[in-house]
Amino acid sequence: MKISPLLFALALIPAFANGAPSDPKQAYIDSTFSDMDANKDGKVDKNEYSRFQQAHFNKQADSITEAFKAMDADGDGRITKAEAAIVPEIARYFDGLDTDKDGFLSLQELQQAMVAAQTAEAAKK
Ligand SMILES: [Ca+2]
Ligand SMILES: [Ca+2]
Repeated sequence: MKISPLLFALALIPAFANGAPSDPKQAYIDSTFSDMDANKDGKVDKNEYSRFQQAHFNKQADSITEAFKAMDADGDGRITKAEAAIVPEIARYFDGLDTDKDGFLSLQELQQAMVAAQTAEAAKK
């Protein structure tokens, strides 16, 4: 099974599944906003925003779990360097991702990396 190298982008919501909008970027913003605006009052308050981000994180965590299972060829719950080789981005950053330096990647280590990547992404804006 081939995994997209952009592991951390796995959970990008396919916002344009229903045909091609004339302005995809605006359509994405609109659909994201209406997803966030839980009570549909046209405003997104801090609670709604935080709930949306939580759900987003959970969705990404699910994709990380999926990717982890796909990489863990022998199913022992940890990723060796050889197992990581099918995802070049992971293999390249293997040592950095292996935060406890035990020579294996755990699901937790991957999830921490995902959160860190997201936080870094958010901080750029
Ligand atoms: Ca393994
Ligand atoms: Ca480790």
